[in-house]
Amino acid sequence: MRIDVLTIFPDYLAPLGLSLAGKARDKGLIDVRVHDLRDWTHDRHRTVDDTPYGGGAGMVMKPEPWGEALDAVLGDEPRDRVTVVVPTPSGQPFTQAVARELATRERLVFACGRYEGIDQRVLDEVADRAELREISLGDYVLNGGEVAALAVTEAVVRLVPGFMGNAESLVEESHEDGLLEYPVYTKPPTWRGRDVPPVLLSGDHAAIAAWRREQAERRTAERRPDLLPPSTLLEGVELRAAEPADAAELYVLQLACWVQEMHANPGVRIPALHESLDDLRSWLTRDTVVVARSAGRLVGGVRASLDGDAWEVGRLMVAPDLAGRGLGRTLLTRIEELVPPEATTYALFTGAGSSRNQRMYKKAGYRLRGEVEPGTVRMTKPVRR
Ligand code: 6GU
Repeated sequence: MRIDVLTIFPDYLAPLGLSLAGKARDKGLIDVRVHDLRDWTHDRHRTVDDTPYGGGAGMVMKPEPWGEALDAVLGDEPRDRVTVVVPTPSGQPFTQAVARELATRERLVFACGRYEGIDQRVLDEVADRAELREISLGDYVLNGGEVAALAVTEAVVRLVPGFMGNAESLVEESHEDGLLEYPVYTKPPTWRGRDVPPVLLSGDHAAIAAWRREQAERRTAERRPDLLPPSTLLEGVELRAAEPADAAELYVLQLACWVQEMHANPGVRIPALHESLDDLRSWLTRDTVVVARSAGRLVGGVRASLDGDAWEVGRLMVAPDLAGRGLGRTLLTRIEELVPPEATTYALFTGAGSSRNQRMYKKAGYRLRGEVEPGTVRMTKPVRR
């Protein structure tokens, strides 16, 4: 891979000769060339910037030196053999996935801007002559692209085949599996009164793998919840006791949910689809009812009432667009917590054809008690105190 860096501070790129990138250079895997943009100026002051058209603060990098520099560096290289990386805080976020893509390219050219940026026409011309990637390191502002060129180079070069001695450490590390890395330990087993977690000394490889996975997930949830799949996120959903004012919204949600049930259980008469708003108002005031709201919107609900020694759970509903994120399970747990002392079992009915619901109830500890009327099954679970 050949890497060219265009900059007005070539000395800033000296670290490329060291450590990782330096080793890759010695192995002949990469060929790095750093160029001083001012070599393509023609005035006495070697000027690379000028005031912005339209006014405003700061200076803009002039197109002429960039044009000549790119002519020299790109030559007549075919468009599909070279990627020009322009570091800028307004670029796409640099991620491990972008690093993997760049690692497949034959040539990378870093165009490091300073000041307020490079004249847009330079970027437009680059896009005609090469693949253009405007890349940002993150949401903060640096004085120029040189640090980004170093960071991107280091992330890319270690992915070039043949560079890393140990390919496994590439697979195991942070971000390759979408999670942050688990904590690591080495000898001694006790240091200043702090022990290494015993599982790591157990020799039980399955237990170690499970512990590491759990630690990685916990860290990711704490530090980078944005990296977790949405199925494990229930951010911003509030559960509380229903109020009379919830009736109309609950009615609409109930219809939306049980129309789905109707399709899963053809021919079965579904009470929830045959009641009026007034019917709903009357059980809303009589039963124990919990509703879930997200950003003010009613997205779930469940009710329960005592019948003999059974806490009869019903009308567990989740807005169809939020299904599969554990909200139904959360509502079920909450209504179970509200069980009165007299009850000895939780009980509910669901559609014989509603396999998804039944799976969730089974996971929550409910057992099938058989078909009560055609198309409807009863499930129960003992109350444990
Ligand atoms: Cl790539 N360049 C500059 N100048 N500032 C940045 C950046 C890049 N990424 C984050 N901030």
